[in-house]
Amino acid sequence: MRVIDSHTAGEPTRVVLEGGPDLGAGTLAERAARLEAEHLDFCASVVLEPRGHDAIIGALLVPPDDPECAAGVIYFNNLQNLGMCGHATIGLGVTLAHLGRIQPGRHRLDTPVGEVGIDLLDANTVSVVNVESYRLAKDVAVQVDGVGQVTGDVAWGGNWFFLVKDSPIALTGANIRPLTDLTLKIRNALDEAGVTGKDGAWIDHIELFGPPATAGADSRNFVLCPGGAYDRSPCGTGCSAKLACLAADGLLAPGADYIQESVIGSIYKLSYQPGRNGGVIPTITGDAYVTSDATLIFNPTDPYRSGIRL
Ligand code: PYC
Repeated sequence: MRVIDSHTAGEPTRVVLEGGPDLGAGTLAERAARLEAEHLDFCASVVLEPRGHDAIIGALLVPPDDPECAAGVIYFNNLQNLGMCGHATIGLGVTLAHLGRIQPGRHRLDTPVGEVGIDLLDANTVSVVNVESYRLAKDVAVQVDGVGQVTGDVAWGGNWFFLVKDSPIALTGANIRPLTDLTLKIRNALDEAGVTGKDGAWIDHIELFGPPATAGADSRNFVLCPGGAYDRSPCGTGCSAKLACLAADGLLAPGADYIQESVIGSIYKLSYQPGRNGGVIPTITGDAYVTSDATLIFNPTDPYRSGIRL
């Protein structure tokens, strides 16, 4: 199986170019549902140890629904599919450019949650124009075990997020373990309180905000991903959810820039335009770098060929 690895603002992506499972016919959303229901072994074998680690997001290239799109893509982690993934879309854009499959300019990609745009600005810089993002609920309070009441907003940015404005723990690299523990507890509290996204969807990403460390940045964040890893980048879909909240609160005008810093200090430049359904159409600009072009080998006698899952 041929894969190309990259990182976007520190967060890794593994693009599967060939050798993925046969997902049959149907829309991209139907094929993505089939990947999750029938091929989790494949997903785990690509992203988990011993070939990877739990922070890697896989990106399976598939035929798009709309043949005019540059590619169709299904994102997955160590647990499930992701509707969209901002950092992996930036990584995919840079990977397609590395392969000579796209040139600088605007391209379209099909994802299970809708079409997204990518502007390849140079060999390493991509702007993603995401799906319409919106806030579902403001100031939702939950009781968090050992912490007390935590209040946040529920918003969609291609995945579901719970966004907490003022992190009770400083957003530093030294605090990754306590930040992970806190966000896991917040996610459990949401589950226990029955707080969900639209139509009962699981809120699988938790996002904490605090003051930036980099001059010129507007905010710093820490993002817990569904499989329990933290996002090294500022999280493209999390930034989209944040833009939806800023717009809903009247704190950021359409077209104005917002600089979001991650917990490791990497940066995305953000802005939005009003969406058709009351939300926002986010633009997320970041840099990615290809780190390897590899063949994954699956030896049938290897007891861990499908990944280590504890
Ligand atoms: O960039 O949207 C993102 C993302 C989601 C999970 C990890 N990265």
